[in-house]
Amino acid sequence: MTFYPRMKIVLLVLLVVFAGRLLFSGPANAQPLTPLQDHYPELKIKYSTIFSKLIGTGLVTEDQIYACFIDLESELSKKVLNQSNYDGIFYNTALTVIKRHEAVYKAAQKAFGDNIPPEAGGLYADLKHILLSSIVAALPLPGVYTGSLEVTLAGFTQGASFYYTLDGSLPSPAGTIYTGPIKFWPPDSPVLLQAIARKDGIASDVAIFYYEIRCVNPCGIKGYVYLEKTNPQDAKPDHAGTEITIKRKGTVVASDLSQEDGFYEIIGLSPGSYEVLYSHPGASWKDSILPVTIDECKLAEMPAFTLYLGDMNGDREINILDLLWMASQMGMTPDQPQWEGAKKADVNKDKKIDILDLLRVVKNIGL
Ligand SMILES: [Ca+2]
Ligand SMILES: [Ca+2]
Repeated sequence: MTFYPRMKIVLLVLLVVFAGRLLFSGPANAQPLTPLQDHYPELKIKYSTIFSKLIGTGLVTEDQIYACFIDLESELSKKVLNQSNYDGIFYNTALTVIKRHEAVYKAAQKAFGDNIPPEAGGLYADLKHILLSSIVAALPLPGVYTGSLEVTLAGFTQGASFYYTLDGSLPSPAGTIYTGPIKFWPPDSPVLLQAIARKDGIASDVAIFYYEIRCVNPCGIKGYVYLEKTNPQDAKPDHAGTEITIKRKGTVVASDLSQEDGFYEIIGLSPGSYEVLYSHPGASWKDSILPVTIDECKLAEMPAFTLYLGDMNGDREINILDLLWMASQMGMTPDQPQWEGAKKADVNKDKKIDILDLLRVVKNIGL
């Protein structure tokens, strides 16, 4: 193993943190122990010499040292590691954390200077073992992939077991145990992989890995959505501006606006089931929702359809309630201050709200 002089100082400081905590405060909290807290008593005894010297400088308080220690553990628990970068990440993280805790760093320098005691090597190794044994690494790193994906879980310690979930629930030893690479393809996307490592009864924090797997070919939906004419004599109706919003499990994943001829095309989706919402906010065309399932990486053609006029209250129904509201706006014209809020009742766009608008909507009742 390669040792780094600065790393040794860092480790010394960390040891002091542990020991200080035990000597002066005792392991007071009854909450579940983190791996580092769990091994605290044994480290304190094993490296008591180093610990005593650090505390003896008078440059750090026990609380400062403890904070530094916890910081390192927390910092490392957020890292995504793989088999080839454990040493580098551990070293760099420790260095960053120790520098953040200046009092601790100075105490280590005062206590030891360049005379690193021989026990430091053992402390370095022990700490790294304890901290990294609890961390789950996933390869390849989380991100966006194309085609398919095979995820391998790994940890620092030989013999640790991994448990994982893909449904958003928290992994536990009662759940799925990892036995080999997990395969995904676009219909599985997005993948929310949560995993813990466990060895000798010590479980790690939950590590979360998020992947998106995109299709090689364009994948999505296309189609036409029309707007019912506001005026039947309109020779060239404008079908632009309908918002097409695509949701997957309640979450918006894509959206676009229809063109003048009603056409829309949304790509960049994965195969899977979606809800497609067609809406025209601020206008009285009735919103519509169509489900769609894209079976493979391709552009699914949606049925062409028309949004009808008359849903004044946005409840996706055209009924007597809409008519009653329109009736309450009767006689309104653009020179009145309330026009802005009332104008969607002017469905034939002749700048007044009258019986013609009502009749226009009556024929759409129940659509
Ligand atoms: Ca309505
Ligand atoms: Ca009108």
